[in-house]
Amino acid sequence: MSCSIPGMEDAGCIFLFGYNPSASHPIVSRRIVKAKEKGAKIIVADPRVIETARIADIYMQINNGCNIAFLNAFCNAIVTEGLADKKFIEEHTNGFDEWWKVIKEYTPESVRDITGVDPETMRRAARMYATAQPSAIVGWGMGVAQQKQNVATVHTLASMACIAGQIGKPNSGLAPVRGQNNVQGSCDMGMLPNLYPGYQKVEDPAVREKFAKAWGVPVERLSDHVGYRLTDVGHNVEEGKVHAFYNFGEDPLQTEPDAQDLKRQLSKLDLFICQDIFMTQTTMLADVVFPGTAWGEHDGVFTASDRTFQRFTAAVEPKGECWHDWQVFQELSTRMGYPMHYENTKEIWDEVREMCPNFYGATYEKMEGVGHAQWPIPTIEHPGSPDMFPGGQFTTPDHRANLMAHDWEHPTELPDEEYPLILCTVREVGHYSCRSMTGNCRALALLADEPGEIHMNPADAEARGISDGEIVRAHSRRGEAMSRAVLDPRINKGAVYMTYQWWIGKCNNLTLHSLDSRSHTPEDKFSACQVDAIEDQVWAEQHVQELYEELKSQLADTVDNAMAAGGRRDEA
Ligand SMILES: Nc1nc2c(c(=O)[nH]1)N[C@H]1C(S)=C(S)[C@@H](COP(=O)(O)OP(=O)(O)OC[C@H]3O[C@@H](n4cnc5c(=O)[nH]c(N)nc54)[C@H](O)[C@@H]3O)O[C@H]1N2
Ligand SMILES: Nc1nc2c(c(=O)[nH]1)N[C@H]1C(S)=C(S)[C@@H](COP(=O)(O)OP(=O)(O)OC[C@H]3O[C@@H](n4cnc5c(=O)[nH]c(N)nc54)[C@H](O)[C@@H]3O)O[C@H]1N2
Ligand SMILES: [Mo]
Repeated sequence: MSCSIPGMEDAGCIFLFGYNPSASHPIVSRRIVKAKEKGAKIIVADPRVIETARIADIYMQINNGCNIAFLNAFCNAIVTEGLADKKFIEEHTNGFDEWWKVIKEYTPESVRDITGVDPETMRRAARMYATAQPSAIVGWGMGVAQQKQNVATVHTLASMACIAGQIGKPNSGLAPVRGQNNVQGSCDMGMLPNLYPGYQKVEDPAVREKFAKAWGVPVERLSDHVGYRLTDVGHNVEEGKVHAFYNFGEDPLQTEPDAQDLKRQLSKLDLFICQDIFMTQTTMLADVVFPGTAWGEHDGVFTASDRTFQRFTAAVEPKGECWHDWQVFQELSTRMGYPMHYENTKEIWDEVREMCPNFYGATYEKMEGVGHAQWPIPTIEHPGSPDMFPGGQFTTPDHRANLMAHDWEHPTELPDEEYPLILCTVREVGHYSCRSMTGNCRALALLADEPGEIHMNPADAEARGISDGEIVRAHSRRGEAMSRAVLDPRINKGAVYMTYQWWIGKCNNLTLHSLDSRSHTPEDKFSACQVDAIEDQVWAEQHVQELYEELKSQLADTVDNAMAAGGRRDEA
């Protein structure tokens, strides 16, 4: 993020594009309500009438999968209305003429059928965004990220902020919100296949030299290759390129697309290790399970979406034979011939600070209690950076932003006669990602439980003879799931929405394994499906319960059998 989450309250305009904070991040949502109370204009573009649409000054119900067409036209409107910030463009950007060559073809009128948005409404929104004082923020989430053209869309959003001059000043710019409490942190710590901690590239010889020296190993020991992404593992197993997989804090058989196919692929691994705090469908397939400690049992540092480091401390002692994740890694490393001897997380953190210039000033002392530190924070004296790119100074070699434009491409799998509905997969308030945590909380399980819900427009339900609350069968070219229909006029016609946490109502049996070519992120927001009514609802209710009980006892049996077979747990 170029701004900070608290700072959102002081923006003049907040534009939400494919982000539903009231379900996904209630704290951010609250900031947006506060901003509105302080006079900010709110713009929402989302195919569903999300909660924030209700307080929006302008809400645009866009078609699923139209992002680049919409944003190109939005930028086109900014320029043709004479609202481009010529001074900012001249002083702080490169490539305007090339950029305009693409953008000029996209008028709000010419893409109306693709976006579904009335051209005058789009122009009004573009004026509101570009003229907002003192600043405007565009916030986006998975409505952008989980699309075929996701990186291209981010390029376009960043270029939009630049040409409108809505970046490089306090409380302005880009707010790509991250998912979990520490997605930002895992990127900060180099849990990406192309990066070391602190966004230092594995392909850069000077970077490898620096880390090799610090870790006391010959530089040849540090790979100069970009590794595989999670979404590449399955087919790489199939192709014989990957034989062993160490899966840490993920439940891919629940959360990756086309889950049945992935299960078939992962079953072919020679060695499959999982490290988790609960048994999941994925750990059930593993050869070795390392039980880690949960957030209440360990301490460390999280990074929030807005680059804020926060320390957290353990509340209770770990139970049984669980180890802290870092202790598991340390012991494994030591046994494999590279001894590691950290006493505590502070020692690890201090090494991170030494190796990452932008994090150096974020000491444990500064983060004591409710203290925090926001990177870039290059020195001990530095106060931290709520805002990035002050004065329009970017992190490129010439400190200028490179404007980028792309043509719109339609999503990979379009609806047709056989599968006429768009399947879009999203979040709900009560449960969290793979549901290993919230599903094991009795109170939350009481609020919502299997087989989950499939939200659809009443007209689409009526056309299929489906009533509210009935169990239905959803299916695609990949597979099927049973789920409970919820009829909701806030859902756009022609699309249905499922959340991805359910075992029986498992939308990832249906989703398509199609990846953005740059980020390798799956297109979870768009595939084709069909939904059928089920005649015998008594049978359907019973069948769902039977399937659920069966899966639960399979999980328990896996643990019991491993214990019985292995004697000591660490040998099992
Ligand atoms: N309760 C709860 N909170 C969570 C999570 C959870 O599982 N449960 N998960 C966490 C994680 S991992 C993440 S990443 C965040 C994600 O948080 P969000 O980004 O809010 O996630 P989604 O609900 O998946 O998608 C956001 C919006 O994109 C819209 N959308 C769909 N298609 C399109 C499109 O073509 N264009 C545009 N512009 N919008 C579209 C959807 O209608 C939806 O409202 O939430 C986090 N918070
Ligand atoms: N169809 C569809 N699929 C999606 C999405 C979608 O919108 N639609 N969203 C995608 C997104 S944005 C995300 S982020 C992923 C999330 O998918 P996952 O990362 O697979 O799911 P999580 O529930 O976030 O957590 C994964 C595991 O971490 C474990 N865990 C929690 N704390 C700890 C810990 O301290 N140590 C260890 N070792 N393990 C721990 C949990 O028990 C859980 O089993 O799902 C993706 N999948
Ligand atoms: Mo996420």
